[in-house]
Parts: sequence; structure tokens; C-alpha cells
Amino acid sequence: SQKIYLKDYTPPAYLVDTVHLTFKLSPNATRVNSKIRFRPNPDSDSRDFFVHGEHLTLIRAAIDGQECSPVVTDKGLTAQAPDAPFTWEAEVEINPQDNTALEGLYMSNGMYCTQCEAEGFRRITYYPDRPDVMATFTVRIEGDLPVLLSNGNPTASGDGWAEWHDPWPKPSYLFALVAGDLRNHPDSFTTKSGRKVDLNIWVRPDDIDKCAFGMEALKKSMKWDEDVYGREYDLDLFNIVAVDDFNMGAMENKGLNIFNSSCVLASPETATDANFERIEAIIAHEYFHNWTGNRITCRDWFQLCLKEGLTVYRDSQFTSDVRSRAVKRISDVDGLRAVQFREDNGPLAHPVRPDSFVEINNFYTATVYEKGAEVVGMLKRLVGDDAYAQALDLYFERHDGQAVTIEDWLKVFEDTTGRDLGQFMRWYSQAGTPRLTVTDDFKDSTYTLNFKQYTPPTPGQDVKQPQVIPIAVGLLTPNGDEVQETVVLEMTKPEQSFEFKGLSSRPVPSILREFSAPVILEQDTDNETRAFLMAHDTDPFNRRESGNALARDVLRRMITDGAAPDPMYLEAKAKILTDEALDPAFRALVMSLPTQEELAQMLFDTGHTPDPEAIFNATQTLAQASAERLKQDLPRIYAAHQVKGPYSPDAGPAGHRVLANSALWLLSRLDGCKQAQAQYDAADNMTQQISALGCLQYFDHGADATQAFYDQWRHDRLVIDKWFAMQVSNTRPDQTVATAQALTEHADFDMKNPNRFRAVFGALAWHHAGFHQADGAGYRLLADWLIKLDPVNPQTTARMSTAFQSWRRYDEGRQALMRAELERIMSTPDLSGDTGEMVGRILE
Ligand code: BAL
Ligand code: ZN
Repeated sequence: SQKIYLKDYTPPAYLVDTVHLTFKLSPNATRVNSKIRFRPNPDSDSRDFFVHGEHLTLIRAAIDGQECSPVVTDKGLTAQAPDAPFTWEAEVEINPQDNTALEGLYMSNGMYCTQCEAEGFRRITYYPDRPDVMATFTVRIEGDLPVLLSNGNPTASGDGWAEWHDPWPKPSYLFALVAGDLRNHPDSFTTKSGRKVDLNIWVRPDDIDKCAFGMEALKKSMKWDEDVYGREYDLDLFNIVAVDDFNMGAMENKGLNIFNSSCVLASPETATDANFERIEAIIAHEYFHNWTGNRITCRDWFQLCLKEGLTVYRDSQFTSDVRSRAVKRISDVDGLRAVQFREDNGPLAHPVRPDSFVEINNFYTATVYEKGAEVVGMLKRLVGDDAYAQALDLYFERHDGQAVTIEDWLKVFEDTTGRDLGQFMRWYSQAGTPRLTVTDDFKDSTYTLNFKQYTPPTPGQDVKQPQVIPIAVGLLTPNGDEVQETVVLEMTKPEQSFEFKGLSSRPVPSILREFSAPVILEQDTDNETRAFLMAHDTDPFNRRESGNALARDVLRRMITDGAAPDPMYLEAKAKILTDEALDPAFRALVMSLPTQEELAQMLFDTGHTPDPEAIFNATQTLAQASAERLKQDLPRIYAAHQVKGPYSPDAGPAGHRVLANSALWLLSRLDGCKQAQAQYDAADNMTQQISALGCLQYFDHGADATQAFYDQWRHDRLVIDKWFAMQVSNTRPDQTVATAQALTEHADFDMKNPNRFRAVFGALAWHHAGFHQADGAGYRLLADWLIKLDPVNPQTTARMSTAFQSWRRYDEGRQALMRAELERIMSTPDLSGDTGEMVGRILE
């Protein structure tokens, strides 16, 4: 496998105007006929005709009606082509049934479906499978199945066939085809300008009662994009299909979104509040791609963040608007720190816009997506809301129908505002999380904040240049009044000071409000100040953040010095938990402890070798101390936040449930799980059922409930995924590996289904103390299964191998064990390019 570089980009030799495809479906021998109008690209000097193609059997090929004999390799084919427009025709045969990689056309539970992003279309037919080649597609599907779908609008159909036409030029990665015995949940939406759009969610017959929520989310998203970004939908039809076997969450194919069934199907009995919220966000995300990704796409895959960073940013704005802004921001930053910071501070660190890759599938990362979204948020903060809106209007006007770059994106902001964004570009080109250190002075009524920034080296980037960092700051008086509302300081230099004049006394600073930049803030502050901000900060993000910083410090002292749980932390936390004036969901977030993964990174950053067992024990001790401190309050809070009446997944009732269930976890430490058992027995929705089951399992009272849960839900794949994952997640560390191992022997374990594989091994990898058992059993089990999965599904194998990315953080014994497993994977014969690249980078 070869590395390719952004700097080597060259435009395609030929462009495509129209594509006609005919599919004759058959599980083992599908025939695909293509008729493609090519023309020479005036922006290219090359007339070398090359089209991608992998795992295809070429039956015949012709140029302008003349049979031709191209030179075929395992990557594609070359042929003599005219220096003038011409028609390419080819017939190929493919095997959807045996396609377990789930890229291209494959079968899932008897239905045909496709996944073409990034480079799956080349497994369907020969084509210039690159995003800067955009064409209109006309598709005919022949197959003995009741539902035959493709992109765009239906044009004709009959018994066993259907024809589709998509009038919007698109790259091949947005092509989609679905065929199966499906039922639809129909609805419609009328756009601002009066176009009536038919909407459908297509599912297997058993799932028809799980579509209503997704449909509402879709309509909400369509309206929101009109109201906030002025973007209307542009076809007569919008289809969503749920598929059980899917590598990603979902895919934004033009007019035919394909979803992992876990990201669209929901009913109160089978989906949790968190599932509902995530489904709403993913439906919004895929819908928003229609403009940010489909109408305007990426020139090449190095620009992936152009569509993903912006679309994640847009879906987070949507969730903030329809739910709680503070809760969404806090949850997003928790996720960013858990996943993206880990990536940015290890061997897999790469810029938001990478400059090289071997396998693009390996770059659908938290850095491209989540840090990419943070970069868009910073841009908005720096230019202001009005300029952001103007710049986006200009972006849509200037680049509609084009495949563009990050330079084009930033130029729109430069042209709108007159700002030079040259330095800002470093957020796209430099990897690594900047460290921002702050000290302060107070003299002659002037308060000064002194910042320093530093970004550590990352693979291939030893020296970093200073970034533009928007630092949102507010100041409070010692009695809790705000003397300075939030201002955004714009740091551009390695060291920079900012003054606030006319203050009568030294204020308490609240820095990096709303997490205004994706940096690690190092602030030499004491725990009294943290507790003060936890009680008084007017910025809810920083209020929770102060609580978290306090918890991190308390836990650090417990882990490294054997300190006891700090009563100051317990008091501050109790105050928030019992403050009925605060949003329940926010209180639940304050209740949560930093993750063990986050603590391991913090210890490593402060010069300690993280000991997973010690980290686990400290979090247990602190949680137990919290429970005891709150002994009087927990039953009352639990009772006060029970939701009566029919289930609704809205933020309001979900907030009450999450608070009550956080209380239940603590209460279970005190009451032998009596309340949890009662809740389990009475539960009439999945949120209540699974929260109770989690407590029962975690505190070793779960054997009966675990069996009962299986008996109740054995017919429901998505619920059984939860059943697999929960048993691993809720183990004591010395039981985690054995539990995961036993579950792989269960009749319902199926490694070919990515959701099921991730349920077991994702849960293992996220169980910090369980995965990192000192004897290396966790490492061995995961490596065994990655080696088994690689020939079946390289993409999911490579993704899951990231569980090893932080291996250098740990003690020598664990490092040696992890290295040995990584080397064992690496030396597996015929290892895929996906996994080879990933494991190679982790080992480097
Ligand atoms: N484009 C891949 C799936 C997503 O980000 O929406
Ligand atoms: Zn996306």
C-alpha cells in the first residue's frame, strides 16, 4: 500500500457529464452495465485514461461503440481514449453476497445495499472514483424484490425493475442503491418555497413501529436548515433506509441516506434517551450534508473536514437549538477530550486536514470530525455571528456544484470580513492539542492575564507555530457578581497579555468559557477558587468544568499520594446536586466523574505513569464517599425526578431521568440495589430498564435481570447489542476479559455484524481497568479477534485497533505486552492495508 500526498494533487484527465448504470441483481453474480460520457478536462494536460476498479470481473468494454482491450490491474484499468468527448461502456460482474467488507454493493439480511464513501464505488464498476469528478446519474435496477431504490427522483418502474434519475451532479461516493423487501414510514414536508417533498423511512417489516421519531427529526432538520442557513431541499423525494450491517453510523447519499439501523430505529421500549438524542443528531447531520457535502463537495479526500467539520458543527448547533445549549456543549467537550485529545496526543495525531495517507478510511477520525467542528466554531467566534452568516451565504453562492478545498472555504471568510486568515489556517495544518498556560496579576486597579501557548511535537511535525486562539473570558468579584461579561481575547503570539482596567479588587477569572478553543488549559489555581467557580460562574460550561478540574485534582492526589476524598469537593458537588433551581441534566453532568481514560492521560501529562487499577480504585472510593455524603438527599432526589405519564424523549423528561438515574447509581452503593431492582421490575421504557440493569450488574446483583433481559429481548438485534455491551462494561476489572471472551462464544455473537463486534470489543476497549489488566489478557483477546476480523472487514478492524493507540503511556510491562500484540497483528499474513497502516502508525 502506498502513501499519497496532498501536494501531489493533479486534476483528472477526463471529466464525466453523464452516467447510465443498469444493475441486474443476483446475490453471487450481479451484472453492472455502465455507459459513461467522458470529455477531456481543459484544466489537465494529461490524456491518460485511467478508471478505478477493484474486485470486479470485466466482461466487456467499449469506447464509442468499439470493443476495446484495456490493461487491467487490481486497482483499475487504462485504455487508449480519444482527446475528445467519448462514450465508455462496460459490463462487469460483482459478488454482493460474499462482500463482507461492506464497501461497494453488499447484502445484509437479504437486502442489497451500498456504501461508496470513500472509495467503494470502484467495487461496483470502473469509474474515476474521486470526488472532483461530478456527474448526473441515471440508474436502472432489475431484481426480483419489491423495493428498488437509487438516488434522485423515480422516473419509471414495472414488475421487477425501476429507473431513477438524479439531476444534481455528484461524485461517485454519493451513489446509492437499495433493493429488498422493505416497508416505508411515509410523510411529507413542504419547503419554504412551496415544493412538496415526499419523505420515507424504509425498514424491514418488523421495524416499522420504530420510525416515527426519526421522521419527526428529519422534518425538524429540514425546517431548521431553512430557518438558520436558508437551505432548502432540492428533490421531490428524500429516502432513508435502515441497514443492520454497516461500518459507519450513516451515509448522506444524495436523496437516499443509508443508516446503520442503530442510528435511526427507535421506540420508547427499545431505545434509551441517549439513543433518541443521538438519532436526532445523526439524522440532522446526514440531512445537512445535502448542502455541506453534496451540493458543495470536497476536491479530494484530504479536504474531508471541509464537509465533515462543518456538518458536525451544524448538527451541534441544531441540537443546541432544539435541546439545551449548555448540556450539548458540555457533552461535546467530554467527547472531544475522551476521543480526540487522546488521538491528538498519541501516535495517530494528524492535522484536521491531513497531508498524507495510505487508506482514507483510516481518516474518518475524531480529529477530522470533532476538531474540524471546533475549528468552524472558532472561526465563527472570531468573525462574529453576522459575518459567519454572510460568509456561509457567499460559500453556498460561490461554490454550489463544485468540489472545493479548505483554501476556498477560508477565502470566503477573508472576502466577507477583510481578515487575513493565514495564521488561522494552522488549525487545519498543524496536529496536536495546544497547551495554554495562564497566570495573572493585579496592580493599580488593572487586572492582567498572561497567556503562553505551546503545542507539543506530533508525528512528522516537530516544531509548531503559534495558533490564533479565541479565549472567551469573564471576571467575577469575590462575592460572585460578574464584573466583566464574556469577552473574546484573540491570542496570536506565543506569549501574550491582556489587561482589564478600572477594577476595585482582584477578580476571579473564568477562562475559556464555553470551551472557546480546543486546547488544554493549564491554570495554576487552587481548589477553593474551583469550588467558588463551581458555585458562582455564570457560564454553565465553566461551572461544570471547575467541578471537573476539582475532581481531577482530588483524584490525582488520591491516586498518587493516597489522599482521602476531599470534603470540599463533596460539599461543592452536593450543593449543585441539591439545587433545584438548576437544570436537572446539567446537575447530572456535574455528578459525573472524569473518565478513567481522562485521568490516565492527565496523570501521564503531569509526569506520572498511570496505574489502571489505582485509577479504578480511586474513582470507586470517591463515588462511595459521594454516596455517603449524599445519603440523606439521594432518595429524595431520586423520587422527585421520577417522570410520570407516557414516555417522551424530549430534553425535559430525559433530563429528569438522567438525574434520577445518576442518583440511583449512588444510591445503589448504599441500599444493596433495592431501588434498582424495583426500578428494573417496574420499567416500561428502555432508559429506565437499562439504567437499573446497569446498577444491578455493576454491584453484582444482576444475574437474574441479565437473563430476564435476554429472554425479553432476544428477538431485537439492537437491544441485544446493548445486552452484549453492558455485560462487559459493568464488570469488575478482573472479570472484564473473561466476560468478553464468554460472550464471543454466545450463539448470538456474530463478528460479521459490526454493531455486534463493537458491542463486545468496544466495551472491552473502553473498560480502562479491565482492558489494561496487568497480565495482558485484554490485549491478547482483542488482538486475537482483530486478526480474525481483518480478512472479513478491514475497515472495522482498523478502527478497533485504535484501542492500542495510547500504549506508550503505561508501565514497561504493559508496554511490552501491547507492543507484542501489535507486532503479532502486524506480522499476520495478508493483513489488510487498512489495518496495516493503522497498526504501523501506532507502533511507530
Ligand atoms: N460521510 C460519512 C458519514 C458521515 O459523516 O455522515
Ligand atoms: Zn458526515
